[in-house]
Parts: sequence; C-alpha cells; structure tokens
Amino acid sequence: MDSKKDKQVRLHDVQPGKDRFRAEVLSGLRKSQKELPSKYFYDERGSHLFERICTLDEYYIPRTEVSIMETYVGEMVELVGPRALLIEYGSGDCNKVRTLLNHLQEPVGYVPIDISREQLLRVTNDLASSYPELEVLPVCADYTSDFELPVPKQPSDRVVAYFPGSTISNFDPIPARHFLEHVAGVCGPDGALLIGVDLKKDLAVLHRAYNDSQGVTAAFNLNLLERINRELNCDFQLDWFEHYAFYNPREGRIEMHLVSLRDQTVHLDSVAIPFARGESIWTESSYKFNLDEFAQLAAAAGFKVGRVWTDEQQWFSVQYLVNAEGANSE
Ligand code: AVI
Repeated sequence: MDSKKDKQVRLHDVQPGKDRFRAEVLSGLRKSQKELPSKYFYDERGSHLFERICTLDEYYIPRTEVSIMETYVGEMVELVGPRALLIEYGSGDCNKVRTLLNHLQEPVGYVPIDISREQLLRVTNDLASSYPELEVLPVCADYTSDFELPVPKQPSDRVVAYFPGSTISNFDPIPARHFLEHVAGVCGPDGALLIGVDLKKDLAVLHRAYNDSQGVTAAFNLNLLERINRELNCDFQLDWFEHYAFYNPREGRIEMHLVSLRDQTVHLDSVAIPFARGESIWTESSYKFNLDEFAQLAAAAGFKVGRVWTDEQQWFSVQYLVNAEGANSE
C-alpha cells in the first residue's frame, strides 16, 4: 500500500482539446476587433510568468489578498464550518488555499480545477503530501465549461467554492453572471462561495500593475502568440506586436491588447489573417468593482453577500457569498 506521505493524486482530465483551441483562436481573429480568450494565457510558460507577475511590487493583488486572508481566516473558517468540500476554480499554484486548509475543520475533500495540466499535477502532488489526511481530487478542465465534479469518499456538510485572485475580473459582465450562477448551482442551497474581488482605485496604481517596469506582464501577454505558434502551426512574429494595457474608466476595466507594429499577414495553417499597423488583438479585460457593483452582480446570480473583508486602503476584498434563498442567508 502507498504510504500516506507520498500518496499520488489521480487526475480527472477534461482539458479542452486542440480543436477547440484552434476554433476559438480563429473565430477571435476573424472579428473586426480581433480578440483571443485570456484563459489560454496559462500554458506551462504562461503559468510561470503569471507566478512572476504575482511577486512584482507593482502587482498589488496577491500580497493584499494574502494579508486579508491571514488576518481574517479565523472568521472565514467559522462561517464555512466543519466537514466542508472545498472546490477551487482556477487553482494555479495552489498556494492561496493553504491558508484555508491550515484552519478548516476536518474538510472532507479539496477539488482544485485548473486548465494547466502540468502545473496541476505538480502542485497537487505536493499538496497531497502536505495534507495527508485530505482527499485531493484535481480536475484538469476549462472551469467555464460543463463537466462532472469528482465525488469525495466522505459525505460533506457543505460545499464551498473558493475563487481567489479576482479571476472573476477577467469575465465580461454576462459571462460573469453565468459563471456565478453555475457556481451557485454546484454549491447548492446550503453552500457558499469565498471569492476575491479587486476594487476600483487610484488609476496610477492600476496602470503600474499592468505595465510593470520589468516587462513581465508584456512577456505574459506575448506568450499567448508564442503558444499559438507552437501549438497551432501559426507564424506570429513576436517582435512585430507590442503589449498595450490601459484603464477604460467608462467600462471600469483594464484592457490588455497586443498591437501590430506594421501591416502584416499572419497564417494559421492555410488561413491568412491580415493586420493593419496599429490594429490590436484584445487579449484580456480585468474589471474593477466597487462593493455595490459586485453585490449587484452577485445578486443577479442568486448570491447574497454574507460578509466582506478588505485591506485598510480598500484596494481588494474577499467576500463570502451565500445562496440568496438558502438556509444560511439570514
Ligand atoms: C488572473 N487575473 C485576475 C489577473 C488580473 O489581474 O486580471 C491576470 C493578469 N493579467 C495581467 N496581469 C495579471
């Protein structure tokens, strides 16, 4: 029998295939405002670059969220209660969840869901050795699609979803509502969602966060083209595109683009995609909320805001959402 210390986790693999990747890339590049889905940033190199972004002084999100989690984790786990099944959407390096796992009372299982298979396997094996009593059930999937969740061996008292890092910021408003509705359905009437939500703030702070001085965010953005070249037989010339990120105050979001530096034609297999000089590919939006705006989005998806924790500067929030009609809503 395997010793508990070096137990290996079994991966539930529903990662989207190449065909879907190709179809989404082609349909995005055929639009009049060209676009690419930001979920494809996270191949192995993209995930490493994102980890580096998270260590930058200018990118305030991780350190602010960590400080909120460390300060208030006691209140959070009290709300979650014992024997919860914890589902993390977009688990990345699985570091943030450790603060919760260190304090939760007898969690019956942890389901990390991520699109990056290599990273998921690496980090969940480490996690399983750190928490030998915990059943770890990783799922490699695009968490915005429909797929079946693995069932833990032990029954749970409550299903709690965890969605840190303000990844909800990367959804446009309607997909954001649909995603939260889906999570509300997965958690059920007694369940809850613990979610990191980035807040509106000084524009200079926002600008620096997406235009860092070391160019890591630019490399992260351009890596998407490198990935497409490698995986889809495409011929983007990386130095003919430039990272461009700005805050759009009317829409309340950072927009990241890749701007073509010249007239050029890119080929994906035999499909020719023309670019005019100055034309951009929109690669990501990152919405910034005030507390009322987010409460409205949550309500539209069937959630009620149970508790909000913020840092002193009110740059970031962690919010505990409960089912608006469920048992915990009062
Ligand atoms: C994952 N997500 C919340 C990040 C953000 O801030 O929107 C992705 C990112 N893009 C550039 N820097 C970080």
